[in-house]
Amino acid sequence: MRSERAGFRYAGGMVIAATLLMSCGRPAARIGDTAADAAQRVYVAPGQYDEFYAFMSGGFDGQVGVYGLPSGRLLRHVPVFSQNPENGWGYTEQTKAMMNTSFGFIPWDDSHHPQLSQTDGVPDGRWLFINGNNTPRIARLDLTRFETEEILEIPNSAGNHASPFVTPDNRYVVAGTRFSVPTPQKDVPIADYRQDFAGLLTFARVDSVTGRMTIAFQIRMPGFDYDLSHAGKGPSNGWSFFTSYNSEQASALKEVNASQNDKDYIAAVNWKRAEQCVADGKGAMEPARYAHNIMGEDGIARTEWGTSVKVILPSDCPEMVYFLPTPKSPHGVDVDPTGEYIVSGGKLATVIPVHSFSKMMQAIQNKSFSGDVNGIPVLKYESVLSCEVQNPGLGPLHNEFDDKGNAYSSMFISSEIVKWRVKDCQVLDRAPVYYSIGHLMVPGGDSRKPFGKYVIALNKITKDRYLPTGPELAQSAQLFDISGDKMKLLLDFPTIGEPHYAQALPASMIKDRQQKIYTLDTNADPFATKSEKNARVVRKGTRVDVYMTAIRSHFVPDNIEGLQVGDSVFFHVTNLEQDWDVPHGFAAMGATTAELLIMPGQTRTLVWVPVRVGVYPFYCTDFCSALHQEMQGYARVSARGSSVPLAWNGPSGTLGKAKQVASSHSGHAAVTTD
Ligand code: RUQ
Ligand code: CUA
Repeated sequence: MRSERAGFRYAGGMVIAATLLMSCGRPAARIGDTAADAAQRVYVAPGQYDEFYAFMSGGFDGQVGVYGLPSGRLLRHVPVFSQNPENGWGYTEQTKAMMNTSFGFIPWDDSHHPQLSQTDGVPDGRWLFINGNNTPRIARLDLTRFETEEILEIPNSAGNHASPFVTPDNRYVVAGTRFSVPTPQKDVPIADYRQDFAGLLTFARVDSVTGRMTIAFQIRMPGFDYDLSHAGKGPSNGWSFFTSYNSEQASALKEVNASQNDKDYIAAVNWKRAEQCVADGKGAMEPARYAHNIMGEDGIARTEWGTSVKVILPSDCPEMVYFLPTPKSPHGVDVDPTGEYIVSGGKLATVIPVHSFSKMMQAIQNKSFSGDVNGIPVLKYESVLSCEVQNPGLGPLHNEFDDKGNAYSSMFISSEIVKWRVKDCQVLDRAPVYYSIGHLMVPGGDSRKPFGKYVIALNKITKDRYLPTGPELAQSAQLFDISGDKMKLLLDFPTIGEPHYAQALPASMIKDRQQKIYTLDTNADPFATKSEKNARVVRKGTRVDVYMTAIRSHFVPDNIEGLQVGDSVFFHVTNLEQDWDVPHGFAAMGATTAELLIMPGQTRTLVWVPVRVGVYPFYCTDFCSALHQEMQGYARVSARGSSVPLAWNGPSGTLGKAKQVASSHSGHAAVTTD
């Protein structure tokens, strides 16, 4: 397998990608109608905007990448689960609490599946949810600020992969445990897996006004691996579907031992029924400690500690869960726009099974069961099947849909996208991808109204597609035009981290709703300094609070004396600007943390502990004006116990002596309320 690219040429200001693709043993990819045509379709002229925002998970980088489509331009890298030195996310005193978990401060996660909030089954542009896979968490981002507002830890879970997958109208986001574990945790032999390990499906309720999540209930399931999910919609609204593999309940050498059964299951969960059972007092409150981190109105993150969860067993609540047999070690599960078809991707299967929701309801009514697992009825495969896509390719993983009744499936092993008709499982087209596609995404392609137009392949292996960069090569996305009968490859573009799933919506839905500044007047940070004349330095013991302002192109104070080795110096920097896109940065020499990047009207705090006597500069890191280089100051550090008085200069520039204010400090270092 080999691909050659004849490079790029510039003609009359327009990029013409003269691209030639060849591959052994299969047809060359269609690239637009011609290379020039493809280039034109992804070309967004300087000064023009892209048509879609695309949100891609960062995978093992723990963040969200925001791209413009069709250009593939990276617009923003939004920090979520991982600390981000670029803007101090997770380093500043105001944001540290976002990383709190019951295991302590965790500055990283593995983020897989972004989900746009929905109204009536259609993306509404309010929030983006994304899962943390490693230490089970769900985050919520606000799409007027492109900032993470909330992170909810999921107790009893392990490997939060089947998550967050919103129900229509955002009633719930879900979290299915990929790794079954003892729940609650206890010290048991791993060999006792079958008796002591359980799966857990969590439903977190989303407040329709604030977006805040709360764990409503958890369903304790057989000890399978719950891999992915999607909610029902339209007629199937009220249900959520979860794939599972390892129905063998193997606990060792899973590669072999979890691949024995011919079929595993999709768990169909009737969450409306679960709600009813919970309301009827079924299930039990169990102790569980978990962190719930919320960014406050004052721009300060706080942790609330959860202490218990409602756990409900399928046996407590008949008719809540059914198993749909599904070949073989299924990965993705996707519901078509009509809500009637439930499509899986059996990694090891030779067909793509399409289940019918109405047949499922019929089968439930007729009790068309082939048995049960721990009392959960297993429906007969034939009685729920709509059709099977024959010979789709090798290694089907995920499916997305267009607005014309077609599905697009990713084939990991045979490296292709297969387009087929949902109602009769007829394959209509296939296009090679480079290489080993994981997820794929059509804008709105898992919603009730796909926006269509494009499908993006999110590939796992890049090999020869880009200039090599040492042992690790760029991760790759590929954009296809799906407006016609045949898919047409338009563009390759590199992505950050390892994107798994992605979501996209028309830019017009959110671009004019962007918050431009934080209003200085309403800044409620207790350490905000709203005018230069209030800038000051206050010592209390070894804690020194610097109330500092930043505006083009100076800090007040810009000189500070009387600091001592071993002090904890809290630089609270307020950006006084009230113009869009004028952040200031702040960095202090020898600080063992990241910089601050302070948005207009915002206050951010960095703690600096000087370790050596001397005079150390601090400066603005964001090139904010012609005199940005002059935007700096000095901090004089004396020996512990020195008699150099605490002093700083105000707006006039003269060094004034500090009043020793014996004020009390609430401090917002990882504020915690129990
Ligand atoms: S899952 S392809 Cu999270 Cu498929 Cu990544
Ligand atoms: Cu402020 Cu550079």
